[in-house]
Amino acid sequence: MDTRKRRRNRLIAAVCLTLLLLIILAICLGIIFRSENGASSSEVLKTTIISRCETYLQNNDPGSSESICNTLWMTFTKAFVGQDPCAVPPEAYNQLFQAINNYPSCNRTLFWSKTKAISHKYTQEKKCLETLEDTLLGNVMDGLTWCGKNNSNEIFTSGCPAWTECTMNPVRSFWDRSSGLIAEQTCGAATVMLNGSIPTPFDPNSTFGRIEAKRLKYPLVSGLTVVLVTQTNVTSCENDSLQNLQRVLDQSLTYSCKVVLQSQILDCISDPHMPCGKCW
Ligand code: JS2
Repeated sequence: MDTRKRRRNRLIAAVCLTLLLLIILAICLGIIFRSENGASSSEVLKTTIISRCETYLQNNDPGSSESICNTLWMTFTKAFVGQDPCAVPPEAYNQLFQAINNYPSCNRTLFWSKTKAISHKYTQEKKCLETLEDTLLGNVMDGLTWCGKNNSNEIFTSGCPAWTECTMNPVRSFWDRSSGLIAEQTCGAATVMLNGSIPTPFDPNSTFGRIEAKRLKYPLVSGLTVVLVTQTNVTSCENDSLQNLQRVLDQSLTYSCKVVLQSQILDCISDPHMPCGKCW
């Protein structure tokens, strides 16, 4: 009996020791894996956002407080960390936008749709107008992906819901909220750069169509100029979708549309002596 009991106790001790060694091994592998792969996705995202924020402030608002970028990160993550990535509404970012809210001055807002590259080239080179991505938050978040998970403090930068997978995902809600706010803050003459090389330069389901165009209200906004960027002169401002845009707009706004060759805008951008007003 004693022999059998001793043998059973030795077996239990061996199993416990094996389990303990496996747990220690798993912890060590986890640490090695993480150190080999550098920072976690959360740390990479934080580093990207903080450095973009600091660079933006150095270039655009040198005297600003050093704490702004930390406030940006804290209020940004509060909107989606620990939440179902398909249950983050635009309002989740309210605290972020209350803390960080710089918008273009009157007569300087440039909206865009399917013309991101040339719009940003124009605003970054000519400095006459500003897109959402030329504001602090738009600049910092441009091109990034982020989401959280229910009851977890992890932050993911991949495997997040796609733009159309669910409408209340963290990225889409951020851009919907920020687009709505820049439109509501727009004053004076507004401009939008649309793509004349596609059948429907104005798409009512785009962010510009769904959110921004509807929020341009007279008298805060005086009017909207459409810059219809084309590769060749085949498109006209009589395009059906542009008639639809005029129906969507506040009817008190003035409206104008101009077909402009992309080459003309690019030439204007590359000529530092060419004033903005000559680009179209
Ligand atoms: C920027 C992103 C990202 O007027 C512009 C901007 O204010 C923008 O926020 O919304 C308008 C462009 O959106 P729209 O009309 O849907 O045109 P598009 O060419 O199809 O651009 C789609 C992207 C809009 C929202 N968005 N904006 N930077 O990183 C970004 N990611 C997304 N999804």
